[in-house]
Amino acid sequence: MIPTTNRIVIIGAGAVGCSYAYALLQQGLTGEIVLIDVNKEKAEGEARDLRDAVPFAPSPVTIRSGGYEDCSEAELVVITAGLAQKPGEMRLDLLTKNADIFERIITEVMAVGFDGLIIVAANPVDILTDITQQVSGLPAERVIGSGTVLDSARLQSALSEAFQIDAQDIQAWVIGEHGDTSLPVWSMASAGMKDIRSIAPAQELDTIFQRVQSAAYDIIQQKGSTHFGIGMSLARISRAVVRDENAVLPVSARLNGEYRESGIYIGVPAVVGRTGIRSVMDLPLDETETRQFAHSVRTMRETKHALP
Ligand code: 6V0
Repeated sequence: MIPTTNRIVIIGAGAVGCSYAYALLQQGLTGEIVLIDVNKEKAEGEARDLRDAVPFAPSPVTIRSGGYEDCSEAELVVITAGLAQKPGEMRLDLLTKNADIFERIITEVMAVGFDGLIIVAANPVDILTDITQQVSGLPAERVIGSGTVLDSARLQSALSEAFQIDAQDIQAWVIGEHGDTSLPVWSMASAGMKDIRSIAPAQELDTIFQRVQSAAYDIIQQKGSTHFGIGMSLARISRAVVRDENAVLPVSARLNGEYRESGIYIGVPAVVGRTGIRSVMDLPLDETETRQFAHSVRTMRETKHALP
């Protein structure tokens, strides 16, 4: 039974974990936030700093540092722990290092009887979500990766800027790996219901997407890490869960026959609610998108098989 304790445990009190906690408290999404980090001092310091913001929050929230025992009653455990991408480093290079860290973390989470939902944000997120599901033994619908939620937000922002249309009125999603093989679904993208391809020529759209795809590398080069966008993305997924919204979000979900693929976690539109991923949307991709998506899945499978 998924607990309804209103407690969210964040494992990894780094830049991403804390940006997420800050978004959670500003949006009044939960009554209790617990921060866990190998660096206990940092987790405690971050919790104290965040507590100073509580009087300005829309609803009361308890924020503290804690340990794995706090996961036993948690509704949601969100994993943002691990090493971050260094300038010039590809997300997949992080894999072996973060896979080890993850196995240890998940074992600790499950050892205390956790029976809620897990959201994974650390990179490479699709593979780490897969590892999380395998090691935890939780049903696949209860293990969700942040997938291409951030990439899609970046695309919406870029299109909004280019066309001077509110990002919320732009429906344009990135799917596939959260990484170098992701793809925009132009065939179903629109701005205020108008087909995006009738607003700008293919070449302009491609240039916009290239900028979106290199955004993480560019920002890391400039400031060392990216954390605000993913913090809000994680809050958006969490909102879908805690408010049981059945929101459609491009999260990393395990395919089970959709897109003629099975047994692999990858970014696809999925219906997300209190019980996790309720269903995966099998979009009728066009020929190019079908080919690009298959390539992305293949890359994920190869990476997964390369793991020791
Ligand atoms: P950071 O600021 O270095 O924070 C990581 C935190 O994890 C640190 O406080 C560490 O002490 C802690 N940590 C390390 N090992 C453990 C462990 N075994 N148990 C508990 N805590 C541990 O990194 P940052 O917050 O910037 O990034 C975290 C992860 O998010 C990285 O893997 C990034 O690549 C990833 N991102 C994912 C994004 C997405 O869209 N999915 C976007 C941006 C970053």
